[in-house]
Amino acid sequence: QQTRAESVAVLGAPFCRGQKRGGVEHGPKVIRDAGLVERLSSLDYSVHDFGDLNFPLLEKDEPYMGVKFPRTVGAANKLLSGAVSRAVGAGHRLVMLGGDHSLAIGSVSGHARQCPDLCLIWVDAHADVNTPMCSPSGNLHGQPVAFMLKELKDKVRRLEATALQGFSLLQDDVLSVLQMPEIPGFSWTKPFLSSRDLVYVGLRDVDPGEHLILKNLGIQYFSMRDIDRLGIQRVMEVALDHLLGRKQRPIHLSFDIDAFDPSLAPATGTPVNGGLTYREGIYITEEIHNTGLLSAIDMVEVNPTLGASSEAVEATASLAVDVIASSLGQTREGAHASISVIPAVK
Ligand code: 6HN
Ligand code: MN
Ligand code: MN
Ligand code: MN
Repeated sequence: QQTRAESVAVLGAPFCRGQKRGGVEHGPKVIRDAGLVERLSSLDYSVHDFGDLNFPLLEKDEPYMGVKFPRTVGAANKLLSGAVSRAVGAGHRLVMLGGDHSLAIGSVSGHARQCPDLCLIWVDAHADVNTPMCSPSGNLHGQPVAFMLKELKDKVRRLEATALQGFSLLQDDVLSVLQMPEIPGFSWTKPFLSSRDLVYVGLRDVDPGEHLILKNLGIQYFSMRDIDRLGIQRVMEVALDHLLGRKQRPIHLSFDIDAFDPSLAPATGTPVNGGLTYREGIYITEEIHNTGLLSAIDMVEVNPTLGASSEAVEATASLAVDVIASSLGQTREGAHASISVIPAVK
């Protein structure tokens, strides 16, 4: 039997402190129960399930600048970052199962330690790029990208911000939104990503401060409206050309299950109507697989306690497995690499 001779590391991150709804820490269990390891094995990967990380519990963790559980989220991400870095360094493709989306800070930074030239594809209803100054909730799952972007630390941006027009914010307020402060719990990480190395797909709930950041930094994004206008085929063509046109480099896919329409992925904490269809979601991941450059995946925000029924939870978890499998080479047209699975004539 032919094998890909490639290995996938599965890493569970049962963590929920980046937002206020309990239950998302059970994401790794329901995604595994939906058959993740079996599906990846059937794609001829050698699958190494490293189990779930054990995150430290911090007794006292007061909000800072409105940011909730900063030290708890910082410590969890520090641990995750090390684990991801080791798995990628050992030569595995990495699948991180969340947990809430604040975990991307650890996952992407750990990946970047091994692959400093990586690019990031963020599939989500939300942009998750609030800074503490503009976050409407104080929840860190709405802020992970702000911890990654170098431009939000550069004082240089302050000059360009003065050229902003049409914003009703006072100049100083605009500048403070574009500036990432030091947050307790995060001294272990420094911004490592340029705004041109990031593309969003699926946006439809973007906060005002986030919109200011997207526009001011010139970040490439495709909202649901863009998908309506261009079609998902064109969107992926432009997105991948934007990231890979100049040079080929490793891809990190951070996939928030709420990118899908809530009718397909009901068991999640911040559902927004008008999301991706099943076929759009699978097309996105097929195209990413076809680059041959996918190096790590986050699958986050599956919350089994929020489904209205066990069927709703199972549908959401099974969708998460489909997305991961498709990202790693499962095709809709079929394949015949592992020809030995053809049943013997009886
Ligand atoms: N997610 N933009 C909102 C906030 O609170 O900052 C929602 C964030 C949702 C985050 O779904 O990963
Ligand atoms: Mn989201
Ligand atoms: Mn909102
Ligand atoms: Mn998200």
